[in-house]
Amino acid sequence: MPILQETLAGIYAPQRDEIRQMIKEHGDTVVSQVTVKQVYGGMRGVKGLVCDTSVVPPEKGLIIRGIELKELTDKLPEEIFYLLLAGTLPNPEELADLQAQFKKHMQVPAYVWDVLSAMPANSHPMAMFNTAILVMQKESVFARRYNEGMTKDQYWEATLEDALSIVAKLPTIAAWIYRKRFGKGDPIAVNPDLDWAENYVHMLGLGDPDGDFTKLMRLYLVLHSDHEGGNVSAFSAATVNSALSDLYYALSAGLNGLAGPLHGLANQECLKWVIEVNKKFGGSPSKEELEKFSWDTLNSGKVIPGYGHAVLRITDPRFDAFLAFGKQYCAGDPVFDTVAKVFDVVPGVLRQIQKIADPWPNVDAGSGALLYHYGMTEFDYYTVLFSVSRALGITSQAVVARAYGLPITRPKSVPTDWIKAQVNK
Ligand code: CMX
Repeated sequence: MPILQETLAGIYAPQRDEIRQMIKEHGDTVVSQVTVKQVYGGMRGVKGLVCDTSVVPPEKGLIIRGIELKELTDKLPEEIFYLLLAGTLPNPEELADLQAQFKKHMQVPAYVWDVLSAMPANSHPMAMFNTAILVMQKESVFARRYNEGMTKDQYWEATLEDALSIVAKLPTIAAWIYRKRFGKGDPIAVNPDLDWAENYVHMLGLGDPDGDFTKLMRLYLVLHSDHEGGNVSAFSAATVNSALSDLYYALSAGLNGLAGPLHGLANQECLKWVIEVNKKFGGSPSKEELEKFSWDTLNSGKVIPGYGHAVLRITDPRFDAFLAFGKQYCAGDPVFDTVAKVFDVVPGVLRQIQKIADPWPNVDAGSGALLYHYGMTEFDYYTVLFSVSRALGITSQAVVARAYGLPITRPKSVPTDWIKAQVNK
């Protein structure tokens, strides 16, 4: 048995037993209450889900398996995937084992290219990416073994097989979409000697003479990997997976949510906004000009993309990491300079609007400018990159959920008349 599978078998069984025992002994302990505002407010703050891969304390930001993000920015995405699944960073042998498993699964079935080629030329890259994942559903080990009657305690192993197979292929699919959708030329074949992120850069074909773009991509793929369980993509994927729909169904469902402008699509919206600013002012604007432009955006009823968060109440540490990268590698780039200026100005503007809970930048505020700097100027593509990374978290969460034996998700909905009756009691 490969090291990863053997390690996880040793970890998950006692965790599952401990959870079962806790439910038996403390199943009726109250951990959260729900107000009318929360019922109508997207369940904000309701503690009704479990996610052990990561937590997002409002005043700290992302912590993966107990390790703060700032301690993880020099890691490979594969190391983060191992961390998400196993709870510890891999040693060199464990990392090599995981990378070898990825290599085994890298080849994408040819029918995927046929399906993508048949899509309209102006399809959104996210629709192409999610179609590619869904069309591979027939490869699912989980679905096959479920039909063969595998036992419940084997669900996580089959889900892990699907996770490895899907994640290994995502850079190849994503790079193919980039080249074909944006007329960049023929797809570039995978190079089995490169790591996951390096390979992605290689297949994008943008060139990387000094290796800095690869550094950015490794960072990007680490920073977006997971953000606990209640965000739209993670929650949607987990709900679909809880019906024992396999990961091909569940991941594409979750990533369809990531394609929304209030979620992952905000990164393309954000760069669009920054470019618009630079166009209007013929380069990086003054602080006064930027302040006025921000108010104009808000007064026209639009959000300032890349700012605000449903959970965070500080500058997103993922933004901090991108800003630090930009200062080191992209200083003087007018687009990056504007991103840095926006950070100086926009929180002060948003703080003046009482209803906005978080005036600080989120992950999407800076990432696009860095990609733009390295020649990836097609905004529509950015959420695909986000998806390649977020698949690490979504698939890990699914493996853990199956290991814990979590049941089908089924919260109770109530009609407004029922709420009115409670209010009038
Ligand atoms: N610009 C303008 N208005 C904003 C705002 C922003 N950046 N952030 C929040 N608001 C508004 C909300 O639209 C809401 O207005 P209404 O009550 O009129 O609907 C009000 O302030 C209260 O919102 P909130 O409680 O502060 O934030 P929510 O939890 O409802 O929403 C989020 C969070 C991210 C959707 C919101 O801040 C937003 O739309 N930001 C811009 C888009 C963005 O950057 N999304 C990416 C988030 C990260 C990710 O998931 O990828």
